[in-house]
Parts: sequence; C-alpha cells; structure tokens
Amino acid sequence: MGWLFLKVLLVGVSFSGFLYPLVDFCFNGKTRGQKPNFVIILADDIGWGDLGANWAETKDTTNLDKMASEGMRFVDFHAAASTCSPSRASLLTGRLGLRNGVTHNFAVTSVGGLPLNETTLAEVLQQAGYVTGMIGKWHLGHHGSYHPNFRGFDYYFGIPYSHDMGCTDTPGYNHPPCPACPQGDGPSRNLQRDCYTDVALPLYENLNIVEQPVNLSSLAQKYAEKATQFIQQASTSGRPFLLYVGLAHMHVPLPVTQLPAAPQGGRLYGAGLREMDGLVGQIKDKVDRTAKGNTFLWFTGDNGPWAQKCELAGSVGPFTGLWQTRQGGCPAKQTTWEGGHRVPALAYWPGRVPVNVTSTALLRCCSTPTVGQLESLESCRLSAWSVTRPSTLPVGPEHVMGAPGLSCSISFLLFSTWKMISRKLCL
Ligand SMILES: [Ca+2]
Repeated sequence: MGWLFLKVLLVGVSFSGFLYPLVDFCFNGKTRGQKPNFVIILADDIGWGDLGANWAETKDTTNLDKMASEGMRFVDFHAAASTCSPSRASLLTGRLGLRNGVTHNFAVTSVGGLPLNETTLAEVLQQAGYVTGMIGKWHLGHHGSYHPNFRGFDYYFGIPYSHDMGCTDTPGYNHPPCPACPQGDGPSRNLQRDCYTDVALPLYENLNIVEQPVNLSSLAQKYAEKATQFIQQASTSGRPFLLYVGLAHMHVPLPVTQLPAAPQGGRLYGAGLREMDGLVGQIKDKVDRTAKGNTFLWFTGDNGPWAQKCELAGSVGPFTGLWQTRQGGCPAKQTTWEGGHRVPALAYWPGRVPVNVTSTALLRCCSTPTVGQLESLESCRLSAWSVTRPSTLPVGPEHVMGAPGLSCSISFLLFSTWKMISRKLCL
C-alpha cells in the first residue's frame, strides 16, 4: 500500500496537483467508507536549508526533524512559484498561474483575487462531505467573494495577506524596521517605501474582524489554538476534514517572542524558526492524539527565503546560485533560481507513508502545464531558452540568466536534474 501511495506521489505534480490523485486513490481503494483527513501546513518564505533534516547546519526544527524521521522527506520538491499569491493559488487549484490567472502577488489595495471560475481543493473536498478549515495567511483576495469562506472553507481564522502588509502595535523585526501603527492624530504615512502604515493589519474569524491591529506576538499561539480546536471539533463530528494552515513564519517581520539574550541576526531567525517548529509540533501532536492513522499531514513552503532581508532571511542550503550572487543578484524568493522555489517538503501518515524515507523524486509544479508542453509558454513571449547544467553546479553566464519570476508564470523548466531557465525576461 505504501508503494502504491508513492506511485501516486510520483505523478510529479505540485502540492495540490498531488493531492487530487491522492484523494481519488483513497476514495477508490481500501479506505472507501473511511475518508482520510488532510492537514496541509504551508510555511512562508522558508528556505530549503531551514529544515534541520535537510541541512545539518540548522538546529532549530526539532519537531519537523522528528516528523521527517516518521515519514517521507522530499528533497527535490518545488513550489509552483517563487512568491506568495501565485504559489498559494497553485496549491489550491493544482494549476500554474499562467492557467489560473494568478501570476502576481495581491496587494492591500487589490479588489480582485483568485478568479472565481477556479475550483479550489477545499471546494472539491467540501462537496465530498469534508469539514474544511483554513487558518492563517490567505493572500488570494480579501474582498467579497474572494474571501476564504466563499472559496470552499467552512471556517477561516487568519490574516488576509502577509503580516508586513499592514501596521501593528508590535512590529517585530524587519529590514527596514517599520514603525508601529500611528497613535491618535499623528501622521499616518511613513516615508519608508516598504512599510504600510495606512491600514492596521486585521485578523479575521470567518467574515468578522476580531482584532485590528493584530498582536503579532501572540499570533502563533492563536493559530495553534484554533488549529487544534478545529481538529478536535471536526473529529468529534465524525466527518473527514481538511485543515489548511498558512503560517506567518518565516516571513518578516520576525516575531518578538522568545527573544534570545542578545537579539540580533541569525539568532533572531533561529528563534522564529523554533517558534514555527513548536507550532507545527502542536498541530501534529493534536493529529496524533485525535486522528492518527487516518490523517495525511503535509508540510512545505510557498517559496524560498527573502534574501534581501539579509540575516532575517532563511537558508537556501547548498542552492546558493553562485553565478547570480556574484553579479549582485539574489538566488532565492522572487527568482527562478533553485533557492526561489525548492522548498522543504514532508509527508506524514502513519501506516501509509513509509517511515524515515528520503525521496529524491522530482516533484514539481502543477498538474496541467508540465515539462514538454512548450505550447503553454507561447504567451510568455520567451525569446530564447537555454539548458543549464544541474542547477546545484556553478554555471556560466553564457548559459543562464536569472529571471525574477514575477514577470511571467513560467520562466524555467525542470528536466530531472537539468534545469532550463529563460535567457530573457518574460515581459
Ligand atoms: Ca512567501
């Protein structure tokens, strides 16, 4: 059974693209009548090297490392995009941004969201009788029908976009440091381009704002409480459930809780990583106590670390993009360099997923436009392509140009250990 499950995984599609066949397998196999639960935990801006099981230099992910030893670790898993909204849209639809229409991040001022004609995984499972919940960062549209409650989730608790896209009273650590929300009649605008002070960050429970501005220092604990409550209530109801948790970690601003004695640099990041790891551990413990053996738990990231945040960003591990960095560029988030989209990925399901197994299978982005479907690239107006050596090796400038990844949904292709990157940006 375990290897049949693996065959499903090796379909080689993205996160949600991989869940769809899993659902089909489970419903048509021996588990008919006992539908499995799904818990999806998506970290934000986490680096491949932030997982201790991936990269020995990391010592801050005790719970995740344990989960890796109790399940499967995928070391060649790739998010569908190297930024937040497109990656999350693909997660829920199984389709790349080029097809689902989400190729850029949504802003505070955005009036749209994930196109309403797209079907989400939550809607599919909801129709199959599941209780569906989403906790955490949504970032797929926050007005009207784009709200999670109208996209297949029975329950929602979280923030509508990234937690740096609004002011708070406890700003946390960021580069540049952003001020707290203006008090009284003080000036509302901040001259710092990357700081948002006009709108205080809201926290929603379903359609209601329950806190504004959000207290960031207690957000992780709130998420843990809501997630465990949801699992308990769904289990008690006797219905199968889907829980999708979009963590605030490891996106900046980093939390101000659990400060090291001398808070600075990597120690700050490590403290945040431990907080995230503890949150994941609480959710996994609840799954183990409540629905162990019938719950598939998946952990991964939406894109690589935000390297421009310097010591407040995560680790890309060995995927340093030497050529790019030597040109003064960035090899991580917002790029199609390896560190931008290769993310940690763990699968845990006692009795179904093999224990303590590392898979080098290439699991890549979405179920529809796959390698070889070059006609899907025409709308990108790519002018030239080149095939590089395996992306973990140094490459010459005659072979590669890093693409920002924001200008086009597809600016690279993966062929096993080979990677094709566009030589000219898709504009
Ligand atoms: Ca992100």
